[in-house]
Amino acid sequence: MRVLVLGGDGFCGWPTSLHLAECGHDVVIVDNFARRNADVELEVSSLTPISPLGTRLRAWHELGGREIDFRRLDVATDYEQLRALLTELRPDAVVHFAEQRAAPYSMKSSWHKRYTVDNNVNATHNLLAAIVESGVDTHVVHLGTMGVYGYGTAGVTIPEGYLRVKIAADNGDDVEQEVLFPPNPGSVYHMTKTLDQLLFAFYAKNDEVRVTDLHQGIVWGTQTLQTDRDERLINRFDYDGDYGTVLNRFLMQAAIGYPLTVHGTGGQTRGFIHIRDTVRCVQLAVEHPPATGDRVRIFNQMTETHRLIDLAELVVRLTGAEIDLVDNPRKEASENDLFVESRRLLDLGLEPVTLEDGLLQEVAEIAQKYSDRCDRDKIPCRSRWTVGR
Ligand code: NAD
Ligand code: USQ
Repeated sequence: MRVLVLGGDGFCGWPTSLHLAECGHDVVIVDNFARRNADVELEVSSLTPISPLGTRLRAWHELGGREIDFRRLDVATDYEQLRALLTELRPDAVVHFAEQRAAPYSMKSSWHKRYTVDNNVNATHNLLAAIVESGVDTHVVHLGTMGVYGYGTAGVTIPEGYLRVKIAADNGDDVEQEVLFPPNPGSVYHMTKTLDQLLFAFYAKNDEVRVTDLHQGIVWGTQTLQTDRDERLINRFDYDGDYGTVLNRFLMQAAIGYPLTVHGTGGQTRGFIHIRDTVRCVQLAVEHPPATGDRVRIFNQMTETHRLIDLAELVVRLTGAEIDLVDNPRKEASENDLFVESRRLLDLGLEPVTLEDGLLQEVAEIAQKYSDRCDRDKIPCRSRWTVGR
């Protein structure tokens, strides 16, 4: 298949592009390097030494990988180029990673809030409008988030996107409907993903655009089989207070002897998935497209749930690190249960990598190996959810 990967230079997009190429697909990456520019803005670097995209692509080719093409464009602003690219390539699938994805970054200031909304909503809408205008029959595979559901659903197993509800009709009867699970975002970033959901629902209904929305949990780990082959292919590892996600941060903190920054009591429960499963899930979604006219297909893309304090204690047991219960900079429930339906990717053949598989150790080794590249000053999360906290 021919696959366009929007955001193919990022943490999930780069290993996915390599994996899809290895599976025999013709891959074209689109990126505007917004993520690399955010590193410049925040004066921070990936813990792992990532190469420029040109070097990455040359190395992949040199090692015998199937050629991957690259086009530099901004999906949120360069509408005409995007439409022309779709017309030129007529891809079977477009994998859409091209959004600002950090919740703390999206809450730093009104500029960051507005940038995140402008970038994410326009990127998604431009893609959908360009598909319709170009008349290309392609399947959009979007990386959404478990965070669209929120974390206040104790006693309810979160379904894969849709909720069956009964509504009291005017005549006293009950009307049954399936609706999108009520959105309950916890940051401006997460809010943009709930807006994406409405854009997809409208274009699926009105124009029969085929869409799979992957509601992904927090991705952990660094390397995949492909990125591990040569240091020039290494994947990024974010550890800073804006882009670093919780488990990878804990692993890096343990590697440099920095107390693990558990927000609040650590009673928050979240869904997790290893980066090796991310790339496999995207492949499964691409290779099993929905039919024309189907409603948006939603998969919950996470393989296990953990309470943060349990994760921190696991890292403590493995490494002897200490825990620091820091004031929570976010506005979020201090404790929550989380039960999630996530059968559909397993039914397509996913065999999950779990924390128990010893991969925690592998990540600790990456964190250890590159620990001298860490700037300790960049570890605290300084972005506050509400002014004056
Ligand atoms: P990332 O920031 O590393 O990658 C995103 C890529 O998209 C970057 O290379 C960036 O330069 C590019 N990009 C952003 N805006 C663009 C635009 N307007 N035009 C062209 N390129 C643009 O993020 P990631 O961790 O790889 O996440 C990818 C997607 O997966 C995001 O949409 C994110 O919401 C979702 N997701 C990520 C995680 C996670 O834990 N990393 C979890 C769930 C969902
Ligand atoms: N947290 C800590 N200590 C830290 C960092 C975070 O306790 O040092 C806590 C946060 O307060 C939060 C939880 O860990 O309760 C998760 O935070 P995170 O930064 O790991 O993840 P999040 O902000 O939710 O965002 C990440 C990705 C985002 C994706 C989301 C999936 O950056 O792109 O959408 O995970 S999910 O969480 O399922 O919504």
